[in-house]
Amino acid sequence: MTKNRNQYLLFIVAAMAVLFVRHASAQPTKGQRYNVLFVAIDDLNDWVGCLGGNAQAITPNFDRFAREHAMIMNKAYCPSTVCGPTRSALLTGKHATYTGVYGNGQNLKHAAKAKDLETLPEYFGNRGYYTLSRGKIFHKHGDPNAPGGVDEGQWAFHEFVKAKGANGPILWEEKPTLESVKSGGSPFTWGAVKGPTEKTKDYATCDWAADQLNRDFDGKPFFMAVGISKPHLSWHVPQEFFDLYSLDEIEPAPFKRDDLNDIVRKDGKPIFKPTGRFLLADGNDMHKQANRAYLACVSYVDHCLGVLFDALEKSEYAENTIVMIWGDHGWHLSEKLHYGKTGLWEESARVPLLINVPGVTPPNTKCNGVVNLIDLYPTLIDLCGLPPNAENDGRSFAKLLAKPSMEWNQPTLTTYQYKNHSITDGRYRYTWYGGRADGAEELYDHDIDPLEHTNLASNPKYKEVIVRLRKQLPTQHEPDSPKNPHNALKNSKNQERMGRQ
Ligand SMILES: [Ca+2]
Ligand SMILES: [Ca+2]
Repeated sequence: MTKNRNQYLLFIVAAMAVLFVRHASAQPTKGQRYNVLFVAIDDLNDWVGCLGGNAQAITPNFDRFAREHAMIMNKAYCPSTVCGPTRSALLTGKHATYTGVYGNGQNLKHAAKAKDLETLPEYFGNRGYYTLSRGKIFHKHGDPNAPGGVDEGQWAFHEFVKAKGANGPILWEEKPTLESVKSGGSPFTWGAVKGPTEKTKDYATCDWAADQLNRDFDGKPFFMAVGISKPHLSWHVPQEFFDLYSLDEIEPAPFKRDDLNDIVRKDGKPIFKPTGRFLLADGNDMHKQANRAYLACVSYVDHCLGVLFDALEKSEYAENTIVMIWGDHGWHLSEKLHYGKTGLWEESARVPLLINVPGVTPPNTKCNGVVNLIDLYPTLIDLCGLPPNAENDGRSFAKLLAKPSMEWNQPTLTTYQYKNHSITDGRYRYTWYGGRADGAEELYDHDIDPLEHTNLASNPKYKEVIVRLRKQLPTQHEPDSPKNPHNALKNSKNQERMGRQ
């Protein structure tokens, strides 16, 4: 009896100790918790040396960061393949199928099921972290009540600095044109600007972030979000980055001219055709020029990030700061006869993701565990010892970061617009066009077809795989949330404010 009673008392003491530690840690101070450096890169695919997507890419800073500090998540995917909804899902922790934020025209602040969710930076900010940001983290939306008439998520941070910089005059420019072909979306154009590089927007952003690493944050750990705007179109960067690549030696990305013919509706008609941008590059024989311009932008981003990496290394925060570098979705450069995003293929869905958690992630490692940007929210709060958020759709992969070869893979979801979904388990990619094409399907086996050339959806040999992955499709489909009424800004001044130039 006494033994039992002692055990009971011991249990009570232990439980109180756990509660006390949890309570005490609700207000972290510097040194007790990791800081977070959260870097978003707009429209970057895997054309980075250490990511292996294009052997021509010149990215010494990324490569050194990976070699010395970071783990590369080799199978990281986005929740949606265009800026607004992928960022909305990452930052709210909820898929578009729940919030109804499926497109760039929809602001999460106007979506009934998203507007009151505690976003990732707010979650940190409300639990003892000092939060600050510069550059694009949230997608931008017109809002007459926001500073400068644009809602770019200023409300989510304690300190928000608007990104600015100057490209200087354009030195030369190329813009492929063809009669009767419209490129649509952001201008499909590229060229060199006078700079200097040190005055351009992304350099100024990284320089600002580097400066912040010299300051103190009222004794609190920090969550610093840094948004890089290139390689988003248009591809204008200083000449020094074009000079890294000789046009004659550029090997353009491979593509298969009949690749789209096996993606068909039930009546056998193809769902897709070559995009306007593809026709412009192809019709003008400018694949090399376009590939080179994208690579020049990637090297420019690498150069800017080098400033930040160096500053972090030299700062007092080098050993206690988690670094997460992510691209918001992939980008095609002619694959599937497509220049751009918005597809549900691997080139659109796979994203760069480099992570350093000091003392946890082994550097110079590639991890093949399947993860999704929607998992970043639960992972970061897990790593930083904050309580789990029951609203999070994703799952923390903190364990995987410590043990990159562990059994991990579960199918993960990428959505583009209402009722179109793609699911990958690390080997197969299964896609269902419930909204766009009456339930048309694709299946690719990456073990034998990494470029997704052969659609296996009608091959009876793969019936079981399709049945298994089909079960993973979302069952909830929230209708489209309302379009932001202030997005229809037509004049060039407004377009510039919205960051579309
Ligand atoms: Ca983007
Ligand atoms: Ca094909």
